[in-house]
Amino acid sequence: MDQTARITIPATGQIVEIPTGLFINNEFVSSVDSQERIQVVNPATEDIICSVVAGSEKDIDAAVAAARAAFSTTWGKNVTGFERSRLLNKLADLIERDSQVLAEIESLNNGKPVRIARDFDIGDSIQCLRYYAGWADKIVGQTIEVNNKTKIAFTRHEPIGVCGQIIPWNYPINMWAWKVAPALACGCTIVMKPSELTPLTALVLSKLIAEAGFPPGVVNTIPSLGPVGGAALSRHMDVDKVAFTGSTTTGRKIMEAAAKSNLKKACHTREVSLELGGKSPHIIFESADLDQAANWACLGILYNTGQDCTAGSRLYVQDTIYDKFLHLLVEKAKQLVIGDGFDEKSGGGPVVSKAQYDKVWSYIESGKSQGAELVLGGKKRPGKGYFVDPTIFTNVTRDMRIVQDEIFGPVLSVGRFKTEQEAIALANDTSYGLGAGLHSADASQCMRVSSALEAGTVWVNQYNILGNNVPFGGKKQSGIGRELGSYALEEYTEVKAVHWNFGEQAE
Ligand code: TXE
Repeated sequence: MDQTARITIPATGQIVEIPTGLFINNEFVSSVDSQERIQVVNPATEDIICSVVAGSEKDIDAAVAAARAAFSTTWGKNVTGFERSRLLNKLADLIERDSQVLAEIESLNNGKPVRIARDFDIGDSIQCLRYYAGWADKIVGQTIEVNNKTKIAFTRHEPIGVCGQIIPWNYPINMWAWKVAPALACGCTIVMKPSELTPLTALVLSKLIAEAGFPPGVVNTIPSLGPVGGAALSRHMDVDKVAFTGSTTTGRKIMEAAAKSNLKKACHTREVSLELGGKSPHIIFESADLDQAANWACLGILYNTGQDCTAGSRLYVQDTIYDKFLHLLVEKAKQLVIGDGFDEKSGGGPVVSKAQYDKVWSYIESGKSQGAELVLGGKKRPGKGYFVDPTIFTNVTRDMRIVQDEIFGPVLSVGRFKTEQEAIALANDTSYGLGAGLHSADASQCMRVSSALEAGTVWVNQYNILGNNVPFGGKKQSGIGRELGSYALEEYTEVKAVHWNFGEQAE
């Protein structure tokens, strides 16, 4: 069967061919045993874009076998760090060449504005690949002096092997790059399972993997439902590591499956790296530049329509500036245009799916019924598309669902505090620990509060800004392990210690 869909890009009318099969050994193929397809929907119009093959457990087996073969032969045995670096750079160049069309496909499938997909998601992904291309030939161990001149010990940082990578739908290309780049730099092979909601760009990127010249089997892509392909990868006996970004609930299932199968090196849980949810606090102290802080607060909750694991969804404002700040915040939030990603005026798109739309609305309704005060948004739009306008609640209390749960939409709850101690206590009053932000002109306060906040990333006088060379990950129930920076290399390598005797005689 032809594994290609021809789709029309709305703004330009251009017809684009998208692969719709499973990508195994550098070829797009049908499922070995399933006729199931995944319908891929445009969240701005609710129209079906196309359908892709839904991979089965047997397809995961085939992809893992391909990844194992590549790891044991071409990639694992013969390809040097220099060559891995060259290939990663080549891939980055191809993505740069195709960035406009990739952005259009990303927008069509995820809903985000084309401009943002191109300039931020894809721009950052290209940089991520180049950053890890730089590391590929610099992964070194240590030489360690032991007891005398007849012995030496050294360490090798070896690739873990076959990695299952399960990614979500909020940043489909970005999450792909964050997972693929360090794994390939370290010499691992991959079975990638993109989200069933947004599989299209992962399939287009797979085509570029082949074009770049990666040997067959190094990267394999299986679009599949989470409980089918994702679960099969997590419990697979021949997968050495699972990396996952998604909900805490699914993260728990993956940990459990990893522990119950081949332990996926559960003796050091790093081998299951999880980047999970958040309910990140954002604190505005009275000395802050309020105009700037309001800009960052808007970006913190509204960027990507709030579908961001570090979304600053709990804002705490000092009593003395509360009214002034709230006014500024509401005025700025009103200016964001949420619309079709192909409309140049749109600063944000729809949420990704009907399920996500219903979830966000159930939270907005719960905020109203639990007694929070709605100061912006909270009204459904007529017509098609999963659009949710910026929504701000005040007068919130800690027992409210909108304060406790990750909503993953443009819904902000604003609370107030009197003292620094109170702000810290409120901020840390969550089972999550991914991101946190604070705004203050007092450097000592910035230092004190940033060390007291229980989060893997703390932003001071800014929010939601990441760097490919800076580690990212969560404390508490927001995850295990770190992505990005040199820290991610530890997630994809295993240390072997070699003790070498070149003289001592055993008695
Ligand atoms: O996530 P899932 P969903 C949060 C956010 C959102 C909620 C639900 O709050 O509203 O999660 O979204 C795969 N074994 N985040 O249901 O299920 C699935 O196919 C293995 C936060 O979409 O976690 C997809 O590829 N894999 C987040 C991936 O897991 C399974 C980003 C994520 O889907 C599986 C996304 C299983 N049993 C949602 N079940 C973030 N941290 O950025 C599903 N999957």
